[in-house]
Amino acid sequence: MSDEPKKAGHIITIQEHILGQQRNHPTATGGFSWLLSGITLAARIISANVRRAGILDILGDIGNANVFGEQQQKLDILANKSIELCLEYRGNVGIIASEELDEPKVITKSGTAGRYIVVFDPLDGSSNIDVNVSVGTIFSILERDPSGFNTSDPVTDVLQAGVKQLAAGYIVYGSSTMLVYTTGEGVHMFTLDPSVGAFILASEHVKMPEKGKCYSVNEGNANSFPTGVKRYLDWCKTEEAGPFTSRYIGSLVADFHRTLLRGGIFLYPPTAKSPGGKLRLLYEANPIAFLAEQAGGAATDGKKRIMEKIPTSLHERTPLFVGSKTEMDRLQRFVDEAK
Ligand code: AHM
Ligand code: MG
Repeated sequence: MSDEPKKAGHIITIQEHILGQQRNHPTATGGFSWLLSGITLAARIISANVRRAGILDILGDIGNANVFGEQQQKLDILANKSIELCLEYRGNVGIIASEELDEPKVITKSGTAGRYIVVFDPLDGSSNIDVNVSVGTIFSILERDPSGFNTSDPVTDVLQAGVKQLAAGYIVYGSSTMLVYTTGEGVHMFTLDPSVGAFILASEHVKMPEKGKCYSVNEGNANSFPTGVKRYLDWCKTEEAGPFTSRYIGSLVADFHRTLLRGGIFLYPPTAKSPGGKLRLLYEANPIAFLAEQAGGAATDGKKRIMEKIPTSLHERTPLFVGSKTEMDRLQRFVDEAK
């Protein structure tokens, strides 16, 4: 499938695409495709609810704080539950870990210990829901260590470096709903046709432009950014840089989606409020880094490659810099010179 160019009139659904990828691996059992189809089902359920957010009176917080002390939105809970329900009965999902759950959940519904771990941020950028700005779902799939199958400590199974990811992706609930995924063989993009409920292939083997003229950062925090980052952002405004544009939505999925398609750079540096960075390594940074690298871009924490970081706790945060190769190299030069 992936070798065949998309022809006019040739409609490819995500299910066909995943099965096509599976054919490239003759030993594959189909279990992984079955798992991914659980995620696409959850994506359609969440999309339908996000689209009707105002109508269904499901906006607003529910008065509960999550593990980070942040107010959980009703849609956060709904999105989390949808993914849980769509994965729990697949039979091969052993553990799920979510930004909205304090602890990983060991799945026992199927009776056997499933080999896959699904890590996700069910509704990223959810503080934007009430103002009708794009939100998203981010997921990452890992494999359980066979020797850890019966462990009573699922956290150990989940704490794997990003390089171990088998697949990652996101769904952006924007002007249209798009699903973007990688299994390590390029980045592929699908648009949800709500009238038939199917994700239809939009582009295969998406490449991030090597250069881009857009930087994306919450500059309200600039006073507390590290010196190298401040100097890079100053450079972005010089004549030498040419016309650089600033764009910041405040939803990682939406900001990254633009960066993937248009090139440029997204930065969430350490700040006074979040000295270790704000974004979560497992739920946000790793899957985004996997997609960025597969598309020809790069992702670091300012010191090292995101995907090589060994997580030490479930909800660990990290600074995140991700984008086109040229801008990432330039940023690194500013960071290194400031040392
Ligand atoms: P969330 O997972 O609680 O929604 O928070 C993550 C969001 C990202 O989507 C976004 O990049 C970032 O927080 C924006 O943070 P800020 O408002 O500090 O700029
Ligand atoms: Mg998030």
